[in-house]
Amino acid sequence: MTEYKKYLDEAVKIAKTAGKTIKEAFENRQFISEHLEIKENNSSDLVTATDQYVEKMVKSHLNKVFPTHSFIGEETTAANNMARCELTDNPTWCIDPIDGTTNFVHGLPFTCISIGLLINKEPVMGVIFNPILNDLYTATKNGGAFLNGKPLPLIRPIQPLETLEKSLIITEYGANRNEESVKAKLDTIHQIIKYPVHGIRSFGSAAMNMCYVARGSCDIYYEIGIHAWDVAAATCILKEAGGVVVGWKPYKEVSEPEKKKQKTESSKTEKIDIVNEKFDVLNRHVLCIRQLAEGPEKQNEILAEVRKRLIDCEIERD
Ligand code: LIP
Repeated sequence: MTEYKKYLDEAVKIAKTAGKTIKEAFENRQFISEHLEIKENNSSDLVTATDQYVEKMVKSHLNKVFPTHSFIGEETTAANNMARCELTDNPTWCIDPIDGTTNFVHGLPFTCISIGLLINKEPVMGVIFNPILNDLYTATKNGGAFLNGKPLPLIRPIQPLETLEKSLIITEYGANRNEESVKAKLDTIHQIIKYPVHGIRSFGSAAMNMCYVARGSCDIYYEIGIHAWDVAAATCILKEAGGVVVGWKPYKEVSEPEKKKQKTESSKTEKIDIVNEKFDVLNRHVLCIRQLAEGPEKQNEILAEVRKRLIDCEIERD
């Protein structure tokens, strides 16, 4: 039993309670349509009364049980006009009450609640519950990852991935529809699909996407525009399932521009070591790969191949 089990038990309890509310609302189409809003005048970025109600319920429960902990939530942040998130070393709960809100609104069952806990800015516990499909993903740091109690990856023996060409990749178009962002995403998809890879999928939920990589059903997921609450829980789950979660570029402390210049010179000769890079949940981009039979060296090789094809666009940190 890991030191994080008390957090996991509370997160599972409140996720299941929230799941009942989400499932009831999911089946009540009229309620959803009557309580649907859009965010920041962007008709692609949706929020429902259920998102807001569930986040309030989860936050109130966690505050009662862990009063000294901090909290980052999608709807709380949205209500503060997307104010910058403050992530300290203090235990911080990072909540997406309904990840895959557009799917939820349209009655597509790829939607979940995501509850992550970060300590010293690192995801140490993750619970992702899809109450429509009744899939409960859980993980604690050094405690392994599970789907409904079955160890992840589900697909055993661990499968190899000889080249990027043989991969099934997940990405998303996201809610940002400005010209630069749309062009960068479509150009990236063009670079990757013509590689050619086996296929590209979009399920509409970052948290579910990372769970499909953790279970071994998909090989790679990348996206730019995600938020900390989309990926906090799933990062713990995927890493505990032997996967790798990194940014689109090598991690650097935000206040280290100078050191980067010196490193650029030396990095030309340095060995690729993507798998051991830190992941910054506030950085708005994610690139991940499942556990591979060939081990970390192959993960490094494939991630480096994908990074060559990712076309960046300007985006503010959370
Ligand atoms: C969603 C993310 C997804 C992204 C969507 C949306 P939400 O989160 O999980 O990766 O492409 O635009 O942001 O808004 O459904 O919680």
